[in-house]
Amino acid sequence: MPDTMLERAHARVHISLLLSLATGLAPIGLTAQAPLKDRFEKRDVMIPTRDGVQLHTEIYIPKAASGPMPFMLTRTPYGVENSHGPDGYSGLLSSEYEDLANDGYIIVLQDIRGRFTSTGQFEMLRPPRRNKQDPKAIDESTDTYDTIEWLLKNVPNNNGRAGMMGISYMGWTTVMGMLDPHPALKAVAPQASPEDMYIGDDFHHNGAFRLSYAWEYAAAMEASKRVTPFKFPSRDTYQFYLDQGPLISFQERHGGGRLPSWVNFVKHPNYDAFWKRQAFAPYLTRVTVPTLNVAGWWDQEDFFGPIKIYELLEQHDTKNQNFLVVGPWNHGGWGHGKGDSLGKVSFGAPTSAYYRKEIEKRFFDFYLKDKGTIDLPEALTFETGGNQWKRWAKWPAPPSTTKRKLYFRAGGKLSFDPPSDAGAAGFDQYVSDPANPVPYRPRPIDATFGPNWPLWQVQDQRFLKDRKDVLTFMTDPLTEDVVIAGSITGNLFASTSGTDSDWIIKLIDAYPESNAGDASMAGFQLMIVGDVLRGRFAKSFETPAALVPNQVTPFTLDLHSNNHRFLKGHRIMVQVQSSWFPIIDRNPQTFMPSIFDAKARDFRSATQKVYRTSKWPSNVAVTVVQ
Ligand code: PG9
Repeated sequence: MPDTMLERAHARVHISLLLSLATGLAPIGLTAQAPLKDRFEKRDVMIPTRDGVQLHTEIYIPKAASGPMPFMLTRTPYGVENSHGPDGYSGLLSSEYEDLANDGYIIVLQDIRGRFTSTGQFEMLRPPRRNKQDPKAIDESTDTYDTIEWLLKNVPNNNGRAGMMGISYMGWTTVMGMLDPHPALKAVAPQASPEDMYIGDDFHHNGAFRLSYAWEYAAAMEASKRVTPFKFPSRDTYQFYLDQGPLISFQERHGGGRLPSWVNFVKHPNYDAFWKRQAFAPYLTRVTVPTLNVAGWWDQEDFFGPIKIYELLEQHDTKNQNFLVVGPWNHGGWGHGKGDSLGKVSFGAPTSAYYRKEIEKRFFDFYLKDKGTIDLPEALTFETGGNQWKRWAKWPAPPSTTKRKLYFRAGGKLSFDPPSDAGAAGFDQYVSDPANPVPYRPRPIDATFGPNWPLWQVQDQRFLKDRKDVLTFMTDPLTEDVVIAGSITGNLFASTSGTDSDWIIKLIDAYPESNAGDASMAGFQLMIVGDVLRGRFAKSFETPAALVPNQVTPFTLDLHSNNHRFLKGHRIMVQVQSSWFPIIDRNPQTFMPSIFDAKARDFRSATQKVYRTSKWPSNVAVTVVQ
């Protein structure tokens, strides 16, 4: 890839569109193909919407196509121009869209309203319009409709059908496009789309604020119409965030008050109407078009969203047109490159290239060109560890599986056998100190949109081995493989000496110290799933409540779903901790109505106790394949 483009990609926010260029262009794009200019006619147009806004759009028409072609539309807030190579053509034609572009799809890339050279006002994840009778009311769904209408009328040699796809924000615009779809929209593939920014996607997880992501994203997106990364004074952002102290600093010192999203974070600390109106749950009440939902097991941004969207649609999928694919990918990892490994973890096959060619392309060919067949089960998942694709008739509770609990036991043991002792002394404890929070990845922690962010979830968890504020429970080496496929739940019985507390649970595959298969993975600790619950929301996300100091309380954590084979000789490991900084802001551990109002003096150390008795049997419940 040319240096200038690489520089531009890194100078901008890390999002899948740019990342796909940064990593995907060389291996799969620049093969023996003729230059893009020779193969595609490019049109640069402004498409009018019903309220008079002009949407900047690039249309790439294959020159060699023999018959009428379908459109493939992607709508982005990140700047179509950011995907340009030195020839002014989108590099996506050589990466994410290569298979489609090479086989007679008209690729359409559009800047959404208010972004880059599109006119109008941008609103972060603008909720669907309230009044559908008002012909002038707009949202991203109407903008999609108006765009498709214009394309059908103005681009010759189209076959009257359109598809949509996109990753993350572009996955979200894809879902918006399918809410009240244009009749010509015949198939969509929303990929890593957020669904609910309070419960599980980019900005919060279970009410815990994703500080570094939320701050850096809002700053990058809302300081101007373009993407302008926040400038840190030094490399280790862990130190930067710690030095800011209470969250109010971002408001005052760093101009948070001028960023609409930041203002909303501060104004809406609980799960209120603002977040609920933005989430997709109220709107996904029918499958309007065939839908291929795509997610990655190690998606550092939006794993919750695509699974939830699949589940919401599935309740209405009477015609079997709603499918789920989950692979061994990070955020958007299926869209570029081969996908035969992630960080140090190998998958033994080019999973991303397979996805694009054999799953996505076939799906669209079938619905947009009446070509071929689709051979998709309800859910197709990649079983990591075993490194094979698995077909399921149902997800996340597939047939032939059982729920089993991995119990925390004395001496740092983890076992499928429950503890039998009722003794009140059956607990492990640690001190959680907000002045010294547990880093979520090894320091120095680069800016979120830097090169290490996409891999943090597959980094070796041994970097935490000396922390006294991380509890570890491990099985003996497994005598046979244990395969999990389906939902996972953390069930903690725990107390804090404070009045609020975060609980983080991680499920980890601990490789043997001598790993015969791959010596470089000896002793590696690979996180399979991990998430956080903010204690104040244990009973309700709408109404936070103080915890009673030192009272044992049940905390239930949705750890989502997974498909992993813990191989014979490996150990299953669980870790519990009370901070994950700075991806999650520090809990003061002193209850107050909003953590955004906390003062420095409110941040206090707390003694945390995690119980493992027959009365309070903390555990992680996994779905095991029989
Ligand atoms: N995860 C990003 C995002 C999507 C929607 C809203 C906010 C952030 C993205 O990569 O697009």
